[in-house]
Amino acid sequence: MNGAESLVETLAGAGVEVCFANPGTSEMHFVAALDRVGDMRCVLGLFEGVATGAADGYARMVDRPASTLLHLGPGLANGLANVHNARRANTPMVNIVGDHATYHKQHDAPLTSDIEGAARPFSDWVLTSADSRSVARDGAAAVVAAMTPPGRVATLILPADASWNEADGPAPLPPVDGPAPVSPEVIPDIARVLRSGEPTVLFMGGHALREPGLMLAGRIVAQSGVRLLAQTLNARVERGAGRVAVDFLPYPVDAALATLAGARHLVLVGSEAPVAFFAYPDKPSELSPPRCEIHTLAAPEGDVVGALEALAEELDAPQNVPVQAREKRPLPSGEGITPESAAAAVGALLPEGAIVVDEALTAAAAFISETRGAAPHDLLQVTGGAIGIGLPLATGAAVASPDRKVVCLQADGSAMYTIQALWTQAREGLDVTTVLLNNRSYAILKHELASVGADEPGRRALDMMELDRPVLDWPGLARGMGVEAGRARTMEELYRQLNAGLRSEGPYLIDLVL
Ligand SMILES: Cc1ncc(C[n+]2csc(CCOP(=O)(O)OP(=O)(O)O)c2C)c(N)n1
Repeated sequence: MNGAESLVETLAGAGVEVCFANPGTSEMHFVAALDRVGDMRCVLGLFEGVATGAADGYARMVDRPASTLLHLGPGLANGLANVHNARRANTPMVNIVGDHATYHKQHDAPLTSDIEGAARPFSDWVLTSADSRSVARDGAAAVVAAMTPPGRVATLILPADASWNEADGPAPLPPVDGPAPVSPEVIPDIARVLRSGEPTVLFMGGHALREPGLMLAGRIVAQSGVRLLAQTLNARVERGAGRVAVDFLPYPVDAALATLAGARHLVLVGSEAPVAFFAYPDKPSELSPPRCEIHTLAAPEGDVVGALEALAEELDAPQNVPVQAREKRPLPSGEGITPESAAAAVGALLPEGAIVVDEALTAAAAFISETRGAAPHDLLQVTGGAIGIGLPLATGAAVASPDRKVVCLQADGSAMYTIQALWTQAREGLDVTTVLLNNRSYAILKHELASVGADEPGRRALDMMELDRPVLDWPGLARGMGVEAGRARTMEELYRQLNAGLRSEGPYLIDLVL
């Protein structure tokens, strides 16, 4: 057995069942090993940002890491924006990055670069395997690092000779620590805050936004009357009819400040204290009011659900909580489509158990609002603000959950970063309906231009935000990659297209002309 074979067998034995790959020469032994040892599904992405974003989407659904396979520094660099999003989602992820053979590096061949230096700012754990006999142990350590709560990015760099030289065999997975229990004195302290009657917000993130955490939070709210609020952007939220409803802190600074105005206490539950995405002239960076005290019930890496459970018990919270009702509103009809009418249509037709990927940007608020009382679903968001993750995230989520419909709410500008994900969806036969929000612009940047106080934009500035010269042929792009597609310019066409997409068992793209 060579080093690469020992690594594949170690990863597969540690529960890493899928590798999202874009390989090159230095990774050929790893690729060859996939056929010889272990049982690992390998999914090809035609750009590294597809592989890394898909690994994120996969792990968000199964709570175990996928691996990526990337080609030296440039391959890693192409994938890093979505590694960044994964890290901000606290996604467990194992990146395997091939490198030149150890003795070849001194020659500074064209693909040579400082891979550790490139990986470090985007990884929680980085290691270069010294030789073939350490690769299996390093691979197991990478999985442990990735699985360490709340979920981390591990990057293992694999020199080509560490792949092809003789190894001793696979390594077992060392024990992985679970989330640290919350210290017992925190619970009565927070209970006192909740009983004080002062305006208090339970600010939720991470695993608090899955059904068990939300049910507990709902009980706490029922008992204490505090407000429930989620972070603006979240890895995965279980929501819809039958679940405890939670609002999201809005993205625009003024709206976020207004939402938190008057709060005296903010209790962090698997979240970080909220800050503005960007600084704006004359606006604060911290979003909670100056007199608001911030308390931590559980940090993201802590036992968030255990802490909620202990708090519910301490407060003697009722067992029954009000949950979101199924909302059935009249279906909008008419000529033009707006984000609101499109969102209402998606909300009405969303199948039970769908996974909704939200890279809708300026249309996101409408979709969040119109799917609040939709059939129960999971929502996956762009956690790190690096656009170009929607289509890859949907791809990975569909690989992880073959029995569930994935609906990708995808802004057009962001789609073009990683449009190749459609080809992977076609190749793997993935059940993803992409609702492509075709507004032919970087609309959000026009708002940002005003928010930062930039002077009246001229033609050259506005040209940086228009995507209509030439217009993109979305059905053509999709069909060119093997994905069925149709166009909707009216609500009637949108219903027809949504029905076609949702009925199909493979990938489908709807060019929704706004
Ligand atoms: C990797 C990365 N590059 C650039 C940006 C800056 N950026 C933020 S939003 C945006 C345009 C988004 O346009 P689109 O996806 O069409 O959504 P819309 O604003 O039209 O709703 C850009 C370029 C970013 N956030 N991330």
